[in-house]
Amino acid sequence: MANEKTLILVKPDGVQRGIAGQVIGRLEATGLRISGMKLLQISDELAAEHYGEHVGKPFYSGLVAFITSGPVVAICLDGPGAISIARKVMGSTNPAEAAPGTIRGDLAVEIGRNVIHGSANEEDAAREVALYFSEDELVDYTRAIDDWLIE
Ligand code: DAT
Ligand code: MG
Repeated sequence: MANEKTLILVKPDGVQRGIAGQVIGRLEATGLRISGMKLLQISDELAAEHYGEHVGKPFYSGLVAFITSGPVVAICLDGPGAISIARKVMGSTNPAEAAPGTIRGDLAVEIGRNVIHGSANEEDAAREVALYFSEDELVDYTRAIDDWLIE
């Protein structure tokens, strides 16, 4: 599969609940590589850029209020099929519909407090990774285990 980068956020609910480590651990366990990671407070401006596609929807103002309500952990993951693999591990947007074994299925109950963001497609991923990380904040490195993960 093509090597991809994807942008993950552990949302403010995940940080406040003390489950950021669990969320990151589930993603790490796939074998995808962490190539960038930081804690930050999202500004209104960054939230508006990030969630531009949702402007005008009834949940938009609540979504921006929530995502700016406390710090998030931003992570750039990369590897073969990183975008869809991360989405699969996250589960459906609404935790009530997310499968057991997924982050949202196991660790959340409501759509407005669904713990994690992950880029939806290649175009979003490129845009979102660049929103949160400068080039020099992303590290390209080899892991000793790479040959056991990637053919
Ligand atoms: P996802 O986060 O799975 O990519 P999305 O891009 O459709 O989902 O929506 C972004 C976030 O907005 C989502 O994680 C939670 C919130 N959201 C989406 N639909 C909603 C709805 N119908 N009511 C309340 N919040 C919603
Ligand atoms: Mg989305």
